[in-house]
Formats: sequence, C-alpha cells, structure tokens
Amino acid sequence: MILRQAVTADPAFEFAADVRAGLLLRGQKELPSKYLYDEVGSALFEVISALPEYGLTRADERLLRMHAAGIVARLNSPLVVAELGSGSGKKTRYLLEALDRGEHTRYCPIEISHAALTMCARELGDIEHISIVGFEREYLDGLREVAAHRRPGEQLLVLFLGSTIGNFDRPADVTFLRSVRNTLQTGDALLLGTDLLKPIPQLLDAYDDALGVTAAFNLNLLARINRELGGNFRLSDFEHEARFNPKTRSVEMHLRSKHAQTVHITRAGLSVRLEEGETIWTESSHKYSPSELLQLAMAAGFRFQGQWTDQEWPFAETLLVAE
Ligand code: AVJ
Repeated sequence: MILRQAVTADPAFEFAADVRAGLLLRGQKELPSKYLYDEVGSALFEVISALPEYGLTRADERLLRMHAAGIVARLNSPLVVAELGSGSGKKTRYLLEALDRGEHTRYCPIEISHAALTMCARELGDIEHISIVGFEREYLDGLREVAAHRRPGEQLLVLFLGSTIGNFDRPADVTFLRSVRNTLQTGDALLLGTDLLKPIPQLLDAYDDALGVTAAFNLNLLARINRELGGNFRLSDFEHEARFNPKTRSVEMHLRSKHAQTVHITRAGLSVRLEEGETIWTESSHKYSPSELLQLAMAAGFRFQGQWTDQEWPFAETLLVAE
C-alpha cells in the first residue's frame, strides 16, 4: 500500500479541545462519537459486528456479497474507488473482486485510524487487479485529494458503507453528502450503506447486548480520556445506556453518572461536575426509511440509480449518481 499522511495539528490538542467543549455544554453534555475508535474501540467494534444482537454489519456484508456483480454492472470503466472509513476492509473485498474487468483499478481507503488502514491493506492486498493508495485523513480532505489525482475519463466511485452516515445528525447528513457531491463530477457514483428502521426492542438489543461489549465500547471513551488526556474517570461510576429517540429516529448511546461526582481531566484543563443520573451523550445512530433516503440523496444533488435491501435485517445499499 502507498500511504499518504496528512500534516495536521497535534491530534491530542484537538481531542482535548473537543472534550472540553462537549463537557462544558450547559444542557446535555456530549462527546463526539468519532473518538470511540482508538485501537481498543476499533477492536471492540469488530466484536460487536460478530454479536447475534447486532445484525447491521452482517446485513451490509451479505448485500455486497450477493449483489456485487449487479452493482458493478452499473458503473463505467475505468474507475477509481474511494472509501470513506474503510474499517477492516472485509466487506469491500466483494466489490473489488467483482471489478476485475481486465484493467487495473485504484482503491483509495480514507481513514483517520492508522490501525484500520493497516488492517485494510492486509485484508485486501492480495487482490491482483487492485492497487491500494491509503489516505490517513478526514473524509472530505481525503476525498478532495483522490479527486485531484484522478485521470481524465475516469469515473469516481465513493463507498460510504456500514451506516456510518447514521452518526451524523439530521440535517448534517445532507450537508455532508452535499460536500461529497461537490468534490465529485457529474456522473460520478456514491454507494451508500444505511441501516433501516426496525422494531424498537430489536434496535435497543443491538446497542445494549447481553455480553456487555457495547457497554465496554462506550465506556472505553472515558478510559481513552484517562489514558490520553490524564482524566480520572472511574468507569464503575458510570453505566452504559441505549435509548431510542423517536423524534430523530435514532438510537442514542449515553454514559450515565451513577451518583453526583466531579471529574478532572488534566490535559484538557478541566473539572466537570456531574449530577446523579446525568448523562454524557456519546453517539447517535440514525435509522432511515427507503423513501427518506431518496429525499436525502436528491437534496444532496444525487439521482437514484439502484437499491438493494436485506430482508433478514432491514438494511439498504443505495447507488447514487452525481447530477
Ligand atoms: C459503525 C457507526 C455503524 O452506529 O451502529 C455500534 C457504531 N455503536 N454499536 C453504529 C456502533 C454502537 C456503528 N457504526
């Protein structure tokens, strides 16, 4: 793999600033969900994907396995593939293998996690007609760079799988997709994987599994603050909570303070008081309906090209083309 790294500001400084801003909010305290994915968090998410309660990743993979040929048939060649948040790269294999059309294809995973990029290069490095160029960047920065290096006549396919879009609040999801659209040329494609609405008890189980892996995934955010920013959170003073918010149609993860306490975070220069029962909101996972997805895509400047859904665990892959 060729690796392109960004020359960015000190990441610990940014983490500290975001933690400070989120914990000093006057109403609901919050922490950005992107910080759930350090090395421990990424490994825990891999375990979550294997849990019986969490059908999301398996549905995504099943759809790509069953329909890779059908999806690829709707794309032009030559093609460059950019993936926003490659994760382990496992499910992308089906698409990349289906792209064997007698020519070489560049695959550009874009990830802020170095660990994930390495994992993905190891997982996909053996596919013969594919060359991997990894971008250790924020999504839009990486995508701009991929777009800047495309060759004339190449179609760009952006993969945004695993329902990561669900972590954006509405309407930030439209804003984000619009920014993606604006880095593309007319005729470029976006394959969007989204989790669909399903019965609430099933959703709550998926985000509060019997083994407690999701609880560990959530609590790890506090452990990470302790490790990287010199915090003194006692993890046993907090409990994991998953809630369904009907207004936003999202599952929210929170960390509930079991009693009144004050926490210090040295490298964020911060002392925070939490009341008994008060929560820190750490993630939202929005659930979509197929018709809402179409509206979202249209509002962002795409037109509908095809959709594949899973019946066992309602989930959709939607292929969109930039207008
Ligand atoms: C990786 C963002 C799709 O929101 O379902 C899993 C992360 N959070 N369990 C999701 C997650 C709690 C996951 N995504």
